[in-house]
Amino acid sequence: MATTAIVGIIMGSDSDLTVMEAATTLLNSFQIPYELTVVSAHRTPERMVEYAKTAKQRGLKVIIAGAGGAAHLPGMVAAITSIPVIGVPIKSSNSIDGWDSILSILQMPNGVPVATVALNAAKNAGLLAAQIIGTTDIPIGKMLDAYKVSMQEEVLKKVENLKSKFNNEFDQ
Ligand code: RP5
Repeated sequence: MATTAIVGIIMGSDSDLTVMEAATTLLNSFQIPYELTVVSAHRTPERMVEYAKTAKQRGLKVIIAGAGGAAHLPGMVAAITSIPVIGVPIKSSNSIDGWDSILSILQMPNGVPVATVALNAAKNAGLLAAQIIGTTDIPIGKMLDAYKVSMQEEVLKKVENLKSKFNNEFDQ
């Protein structure tokens, strides 16, 4: 297993951490090494450029970038680096209703994609990063296959629970 970070998790402010922590939990569960820091597109633009410019040579394979409000961080990082960027729109103190963050991250121009997850969906961002890593890392790919099976088993357990309480012809 790699010990140096292969996923970079960045966010516009430490106030985003409560949301972004879900990505760290997910990556920990797949034993994927990551680094985490605050990089603000608006408040530390030079740090953002430096981070994005050096990401590939430092060994990162994917960047997860979370931001709220006028959420330019994921798109600007994607403008600089050629490694995949996953954007997490955050409903933050300066968001109107979250749509501002979603659209700022989602509506990228041709040539500069950001894989945008749902509002506050840092867990899915972590999972998507793991899936990107899992395309070439066989053990992680296998763990992801097992994860899918366990999700299915959990739902089927719920089906059984409901079957004992309600009649459903589909499950006879
Ligand atoms: C954005 O502004 C950050 O990503 C954060 O979601 C939001 C609020 O930042 P703070 O004022 O809490 O530092 O750039």
